[in-house]
Amino acid sequence: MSKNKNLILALDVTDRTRAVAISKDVADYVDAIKIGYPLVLGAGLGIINTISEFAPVIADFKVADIPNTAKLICDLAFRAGAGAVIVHGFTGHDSLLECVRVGREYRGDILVVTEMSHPGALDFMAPEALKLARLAVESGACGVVAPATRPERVREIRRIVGDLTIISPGVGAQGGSAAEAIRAGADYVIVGRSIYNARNPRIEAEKIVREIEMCR
Ligand code: O7M
Repeated sequence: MSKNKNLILALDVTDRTRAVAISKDVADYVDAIKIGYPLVLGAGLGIINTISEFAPVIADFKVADIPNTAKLICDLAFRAGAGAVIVHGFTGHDSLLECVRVGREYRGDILVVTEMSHPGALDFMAPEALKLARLAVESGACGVVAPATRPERVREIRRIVGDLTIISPGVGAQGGSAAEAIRAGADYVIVGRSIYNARNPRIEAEKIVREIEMCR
């Protein structure tokens, strides 16, 4: 994934035709497209390969299981054409190490969730987020997910992860600002609804890219 636009589209639509149309439309303005359960359950695993014609695909399966099951999920995602897989870290070092091992086999990236962007993340995740970031570093993961809704947390997580990649969701529909997240240390912002629900997704994506360019 080349850091060009600093923008990742979260393609949380469930219909294959719509997913392809949006991807084609915004491809010039995104560095990657994140696909999760909504689209894969709606359109099948083959959608990863289809969308990868437009941009590198990040499979957001938030893998959270024992090492063997985590391995099977990562293996299927990479084999389907994903360039990266998102996993949880709270399952502990052995599960995470197994994901990183599979990632290396495919020359793919493993990205670890630290603190999520929604208010409920403060219940259980926030107190452990810095530990999760540390575990991501120790396990050899390529990067972490940190909340654009709390730029101060992105800043703290950046201090821990050094030069690992930080991808940051929560911009737009969840109230976060792309410029603030990037200024706080995110490499990429992840944006879903503000783009795919816009009357013109391409113009919306371009607007976010310009906002990021202006803040640097
Ligand atoms: O811009 P939105 O709010 O429509 O979409 C945000 C996307 O980012 C959506 O796919 C969420 O599942 C995802 N996300 C969060 O919103 N918050 C998080 O803390 C983590 C993620 C995520 O991508 O995790 C890997």
